[in-house]
Amino acid sequence: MKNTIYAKRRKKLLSQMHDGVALIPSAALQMRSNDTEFPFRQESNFYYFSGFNEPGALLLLCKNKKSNKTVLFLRKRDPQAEMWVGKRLGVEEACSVLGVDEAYDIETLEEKLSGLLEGHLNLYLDIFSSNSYLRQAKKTAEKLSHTRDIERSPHNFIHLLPLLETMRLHKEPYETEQIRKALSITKQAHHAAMAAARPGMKEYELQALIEYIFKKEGSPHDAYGTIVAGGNNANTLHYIENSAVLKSGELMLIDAGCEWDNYASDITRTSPVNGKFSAPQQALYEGILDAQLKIIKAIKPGTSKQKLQAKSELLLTEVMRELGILKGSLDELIEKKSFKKYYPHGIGHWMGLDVHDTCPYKDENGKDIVFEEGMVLTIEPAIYLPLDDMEIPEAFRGIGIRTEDDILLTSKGHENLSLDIAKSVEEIEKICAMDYREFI
Ligand SMILES: [Mn+2]
Repeated sequence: MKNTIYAKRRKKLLSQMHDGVALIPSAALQMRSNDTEFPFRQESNFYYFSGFNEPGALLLLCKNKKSNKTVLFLRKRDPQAEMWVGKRLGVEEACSVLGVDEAYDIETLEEKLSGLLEGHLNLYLDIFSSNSYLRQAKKTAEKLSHTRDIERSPHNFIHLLPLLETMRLHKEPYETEQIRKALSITKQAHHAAMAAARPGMKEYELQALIEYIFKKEGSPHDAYGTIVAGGNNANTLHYIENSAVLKSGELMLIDAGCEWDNYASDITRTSPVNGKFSAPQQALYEGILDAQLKIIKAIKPGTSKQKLQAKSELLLTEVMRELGILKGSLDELIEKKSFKKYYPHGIGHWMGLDVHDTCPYKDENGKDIVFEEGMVLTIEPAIYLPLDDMEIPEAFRGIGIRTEDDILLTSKGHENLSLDIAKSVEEIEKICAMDYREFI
């Protein structure tokens, strides 16, 4: 049962706590414009421990010498509100559906909190958060500290995020299954966009097609804002306007991924608008692809993101030297970090419930996190060559290429979870020549 997944995680977190109470709030609805809200997205840590997708909730994990318990505050059923904005789980169902020990109406939080916090020294929470429920908890702790006749009042505030984020670093099989599902939809969308692209189309037409496929296949959200960047727009790293005309002879960079059960996918492909790479485009594309394949090949337990970063800088510098984009000796170019001008970002990032998963890259001693089985990260080497940079050989100006896959660490090495999304020049040109309706 899905419930047991969250119960196990709560148990694991409790086992790492001293006596005390951990508080994890849900996301709140965000107003977009008068009377309308942004689509709701649950807070990842809250979802990780509850599997509950409503706003207006607070999860408490309480531990004392005798026993542990999980308490959930949530919105009560309200036929009037539900008629307007949809069904709520409600307090009565919460224990059986979510497997928590106790459930209460969130409106009773203020009156119930002192009873729950009294007797505990330690409060585990995001100490930097301005969340209103956490503020309420701190206020309650303060009130308790002035109460003379109680045994112990909470006054040790322990930052909870490092504990949670370290747990989220290793994905359970259930989690990688959700990522695989997201990727299977994302693959369809990328292939459809490659096939549908025609000179004269607007970038947003492809964005609409991609997001149509996400929705049609049952994914409620994109994992991040879709990027469709034709030609020189690819050199704007987080280009989200998606409003330009796609031109024949240009490449288009598409960075898009859907969510499944709140788990992300994150894929970038760069393909020719008219279906055929030109010679300089192909030379640069294959240089970056070759570098990406070498970097992915090096992924195994024992290595680290920092080592892959250094490898990517070396490999991409070599590519740029060979094509006359950077001039000078390899050592000198690395020493001066000359690659930064055209490859300014990291080789990848953790991915999970957040597309940029908030897991640490360094451990508490400041040492690089060493790869272990179950970790998931993206690998996204890129070279961006702006149109107006006269130091770049003319044939390459206005080309931006990024190739990004999602990689799972396995016991012996790695698995490329997005291996079947077209990537070689041959595969991409083949998809480009197809009818996009085959992918819908
Ligand atoms: Mn990425």
